[in-house]
Amino acid sequence: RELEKDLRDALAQNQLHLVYQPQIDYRDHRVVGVEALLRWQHPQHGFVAPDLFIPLAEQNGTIIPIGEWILDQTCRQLREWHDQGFSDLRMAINLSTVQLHHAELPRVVNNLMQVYRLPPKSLELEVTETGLMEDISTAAQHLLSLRRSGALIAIDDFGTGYSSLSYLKSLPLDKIKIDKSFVQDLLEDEDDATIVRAIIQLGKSLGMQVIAEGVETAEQEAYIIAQGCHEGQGYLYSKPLPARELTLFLKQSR
Ligand code: G
Ligand code: G
Ligand code: MN
Ligand code: NA
Repeated sequence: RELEKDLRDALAQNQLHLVYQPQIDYRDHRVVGVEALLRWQHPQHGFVAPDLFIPLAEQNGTIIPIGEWILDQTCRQLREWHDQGFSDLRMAINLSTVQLHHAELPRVVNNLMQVYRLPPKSLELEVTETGLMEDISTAAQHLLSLRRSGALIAIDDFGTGYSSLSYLKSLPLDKIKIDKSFVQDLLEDEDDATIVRAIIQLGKSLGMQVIAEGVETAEQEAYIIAQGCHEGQGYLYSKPLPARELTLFLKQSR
């Protein structure tokens, strides 16, 4: 409806910006990466949640230019952080289903990696199970091509989508992101704890990295570390921050 129309102008009118949430490596508790998250400041309605407007952008096709803008912004920002001495930092970027299946995606990513001279494995592209399943053969082709360019691939919101697990062995996947819905009630809900343990075991057995999302308390952190989870992300460490604040966070945690 009206929001959908406004979305077409949002990019041109500078209403979109990105925030970045740190990801912690549990071997040394340092920041190894950040996830870029999109924000829309609407001139009348104020902040509009991405859960609401990303589906609209997918419907009207604006997700393609918006997605390319996100890729450019994040690659440029990562170059800047690398130049400031955070040269091992990784950037995680959410790909919408429409973007994942767009024919230009592999070329766009490859080009940006060259333009911004980003080292292999410094970009991590997050896809969802549902996104993969929509057209598994195109997805597989694109993921292989992205991998050849040096990008890493992560499965976002793992455990919440409709999928079969067989894709885990047929696709080039580097990481599983345990959905925050399982992490949040880990200590109160034995079923959630079981699922979290199972996902960590599954990932490790397949040689994949495992990151927990939505880590909010030290108790949750202790549990997933004890289970062998590699990385964590959540309010315990930081909420998503504008680039300038994230730079300060990086300097403080160096
Ligand atoms: O904080 P949070 O409200 O940012 O994000 C909610 C959801 O919106 C995320 O789980 C993700 O699926 C989606 N999202 C956030 N940023 C982006 C983005 O840059 N691109 C895409 N495709 N989805 C995003
Ligand atoms: O792309 P994805 O669905 O993974 O996006 C992560 C979402 O989780 C974003 O909306 C982000 O703002 C949110 N988030 C990040 N850390 C926490 C946390 O510790 N608790 C909760 N409830 N949400 C979080
Ligand atoms: Mn994500
Ligand atoms: Na998620």
